[in-house]
Amino acid sequence: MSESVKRALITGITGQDGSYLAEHLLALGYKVHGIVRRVAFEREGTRLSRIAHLTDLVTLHSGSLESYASLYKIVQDVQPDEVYHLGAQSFVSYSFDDPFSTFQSNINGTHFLLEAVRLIVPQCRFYFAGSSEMFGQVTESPQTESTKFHPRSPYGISKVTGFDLSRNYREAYGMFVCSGILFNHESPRRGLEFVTRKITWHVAQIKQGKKTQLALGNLDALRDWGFAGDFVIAMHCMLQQSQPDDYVIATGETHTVREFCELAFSHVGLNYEDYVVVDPKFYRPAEVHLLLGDTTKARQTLGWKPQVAFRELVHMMVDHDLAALSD
Ligand code: NAP
Ligand code: F7E
Repeated sequence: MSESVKRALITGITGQDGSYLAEHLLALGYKVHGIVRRVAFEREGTRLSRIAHLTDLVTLHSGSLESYASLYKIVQDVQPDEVYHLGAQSFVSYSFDDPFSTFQSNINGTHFLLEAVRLIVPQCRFYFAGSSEMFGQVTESPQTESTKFHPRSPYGISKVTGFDLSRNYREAYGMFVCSGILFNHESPRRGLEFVTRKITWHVAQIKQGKKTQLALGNLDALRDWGFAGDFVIAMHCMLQQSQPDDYVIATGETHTVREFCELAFSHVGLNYEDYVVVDPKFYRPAEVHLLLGDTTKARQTLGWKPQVAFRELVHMMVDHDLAALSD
């Protein structure tokens, strides 16, 4: 292999973002390594489904964010030039059910990985997957890199701690560590538990006569929803700058869950009011009511901007789920 081929290591490569990022880095000529949990090798059909088309092109290593030893060994073996730390317990709702395991993987996992990188490849560039959930109960709108954090869930708290750890490794050890403060981003590869994919999957099922109802929680929550394929490009851009820094990545538009439903159902000629019911079991103990990102810094410094608009995203997801049903 040529000396100039860069090695990237991705945690969470089996997730939505990991799969798009792996595609993007392979297209740029990177040698891509990914960390997957051992169980993934036993259940390839389901656990590796998002990267099934890439398994011959990437090198997978089995490890866990709960195990410092496994992360240390993988970093030692790979000697990465860039680490993209995307692995996390990412479902906000579940973080209320099991905050302890969320903290274990999201806080300790981040700390373990930063420490292994510091000891083995301190010159390596490191991306941390921060989140708009860190803003939580927002103190201003739109939210920028300097908006105060007020997380409203164990997940949000874990990401604030990961963000602080990342900044501390940058300041204390001079490491090239960047955090993306990414607002919600979706795609046909989104997990079925998240509201957008739950809606589009049900729209397809209802259209085909396989379901009659969709039960949701808070229809009035406002989110700044973008396309995951656009957002992973920003992750890579951050690590190519001359200085490490943190960036808000968003679309600059916000829409309610209700609007998402309206658009998704009307795309197949249905009225969401005939099918959507509110079930309080989907309410959260503490809700994040409004998120809206200001991407001035990312636009000016990274030259990044989103390509896929809200309507296009909703249609892309509904069309994918309809096509998957007729396969
Ligand atoms: P995702 O689809 O839920 O993927 C999460 C990934 O983390 C999966 O590959 C999962 O592996 C892995 N993982 C979870 N726990 C692990 C553990 N203990 N050890 C090893 N791997 C583990 O999430 P995503 O939407 O791609 O998001 C990527 C990152 O961005 C996450 O850190 C998320 O918190 C953050 N983020 C996401 C958004 C968004 O809107 N998508 C916005 C802001 C920030 P398995 O397949 O084995 O479960
Ligand atoms: O909820 C409301 C829910 O679970 C969005 C993660 O990627 O983005 C994501 O977190 C909104 C919330 O995503 C249902 O109450 C209503 O207000 O799709 P979600 P999230 O919590 O915004 C951030 C940026 C991340 O970092 C996270 O990793 O929709 N909602 N009814 C519902 N949500 C769900 N899941 N299911 C419902 O039935």
